[in-house]
Amino acid sequence: MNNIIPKTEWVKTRSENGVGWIQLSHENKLNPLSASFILAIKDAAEKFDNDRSIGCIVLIGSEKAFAAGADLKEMIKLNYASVTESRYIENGWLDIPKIKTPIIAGVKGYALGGGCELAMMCDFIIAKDDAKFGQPEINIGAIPGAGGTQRLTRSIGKSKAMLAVLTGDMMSADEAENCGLVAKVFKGEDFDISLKEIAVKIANQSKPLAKLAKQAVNVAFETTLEEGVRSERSLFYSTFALDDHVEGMGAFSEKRKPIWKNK
Ligand code: CO8
Repeated sequence: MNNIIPKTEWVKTRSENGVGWIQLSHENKLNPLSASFILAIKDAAEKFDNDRSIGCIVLIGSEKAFAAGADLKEMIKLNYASVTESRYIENGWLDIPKIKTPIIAGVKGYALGGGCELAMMCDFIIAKDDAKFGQPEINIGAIPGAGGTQRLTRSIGKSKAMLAVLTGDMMSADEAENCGLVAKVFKGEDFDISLKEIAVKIANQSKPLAKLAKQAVNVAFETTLEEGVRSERSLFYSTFALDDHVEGMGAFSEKRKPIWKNK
């Protein structure tokens, strides 16, 4: 799939107050995820990740859907040989979890299949109360393939993940919040306001500290508790080498807000 051309016209970006917004804007408001779409999303995320003025990235979809899964009109044409040769769920997909800047998924409407998997690749999910999450692949002759069985299980536990993956049933925003898939749910217009507030708050933290904190939490998904605590301690020690550590400690003792130098 190295000759795939990213569909940049389906990805709208803007930056404001240190936040890089990436909107999935396929002409089909359900945002079906094709190989060229995911490459464009990955390119936009990497661009913000390399922009020193950006401290938080937010991935959003349409009013109707974050993304309703793989583009089934593309997927129906594929076979075993073509998915393996083209590395169907590798190019682009594998790069998104490598983004170092904190990245939030802001979900309105459907986040299904690859859409739910894409949201779970972000650091956390903020949902509007109309959001619906699910891994319905079993209903269309497949199983989750972009990390759904792994990230969902780590996020909500085996029992609830099995229920979702084996029935293909959707989960409401409230259910998703109750089981920990979603960090917070906001109603109606509060969603846009609160998502922006959270993103700006993160963007205004010390950028190197936020990246270290993200790295430390992510280790929990990859290793044992002992190794994870060791890694955290080493990252904690490394914060003492930052000017922002000195600034944070100084600001506390002087009873003022820190002015981050981002180094
Ligand atoms: N891909 C392509 N087109 C889609 C998709 C999709 N995933 N979902 C809907 N559409 C199309 C419909 O065919 C329809 O097109 P048309 O108007 O030409 O008939 C249009 O979008 C509107 O759809 P509906 O009329 O069905 O809209 P509803 O509001 O009634 O229903 C649903 C919305 C519930 C989201 C419904 O469309 C649905 O169930 N869609 C399929 C969801 C699904 O099964 N997702 C999982 C796909 S498999 C997967 O994600 C594997 C991930 C692997 C990684 C990805 C690699 C790229």
